[in-house]
Amino acid sequence: MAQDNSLANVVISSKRLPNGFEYIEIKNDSATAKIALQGAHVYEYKTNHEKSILWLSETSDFEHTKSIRGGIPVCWPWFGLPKDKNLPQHGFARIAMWRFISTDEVDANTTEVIFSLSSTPQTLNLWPHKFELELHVTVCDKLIMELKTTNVDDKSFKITQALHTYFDVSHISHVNIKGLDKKPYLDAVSMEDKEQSGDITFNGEVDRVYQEAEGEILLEDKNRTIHIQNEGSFSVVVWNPWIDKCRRMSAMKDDAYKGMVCIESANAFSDARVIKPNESHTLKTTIY
Ligand code: TA6
Repeated sequence: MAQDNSLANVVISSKRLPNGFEYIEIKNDSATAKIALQGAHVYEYKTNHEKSILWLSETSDFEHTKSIRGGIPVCWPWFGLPKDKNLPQHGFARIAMWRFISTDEVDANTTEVIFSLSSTPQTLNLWPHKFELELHVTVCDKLIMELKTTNVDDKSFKITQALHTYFDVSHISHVNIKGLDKKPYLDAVSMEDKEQSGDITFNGEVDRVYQEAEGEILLEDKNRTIHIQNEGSFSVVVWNPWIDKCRRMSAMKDDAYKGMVCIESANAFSDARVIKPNESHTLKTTIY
């Protein structure tokens, strides 16, 4: 597919990297985005007037079966490490091949694309539930992601999940995160339950799962503020690996921790969701 439109500056094209890795490129009057079919992974999003909102590792893999380091990995149907160590961290959706379903050129500034993933014999081996998953991505002066899980099985199932957004920042020491004051969180570094006091700043490894999160989160950087609005979610993960963990991370340069922070729109830990047969749950985030 290479589809030019009646809307003069709107382009939606299907492309491949030299190794065959497929992605969809979107350009409209407001923004540009690139979305890999593997993982329905938005790995670039940029409005036409400012630098990229999303961080992408310079050394990221664009290879089948490896998650892209950066952008917005879709962690589903579980967040984190499952008890069975043979199963992949953060679920299989981020490394599965999704189907590109449709596009809607809403107007010259707004393009919506839809991807889907359904259960197969392979997914049933990893997770014994029949599901349909849809990701709606709206590219405009905001980036809107809606991840809809539908239970097409005959018994209920439980999911945890996250839109594991990597934000590009000028320097991690300039970052101030607002909106989680007084919220309880699991500190996954010390494995202690704690409560947030004031804004979140960084001077060491941070890996926290906040609960009872409601309302807008602001990522304040030196010269810009990014707004994050979540729906269908009461948990938010905040992560920066800092020096030592960054050295151990795959597909990250040793000093990459300085230029990124993850603020993840989640249903994690006590915010896990049970979905009954024929019912759906949608996790939505709007970023601008
Ligand atoms: O969301 C935070 C986290 O779970 C960290 O503990 C961290 O290791 C990270 O995600 C990245 O995980 P990945 O599987 O992509 O290497």
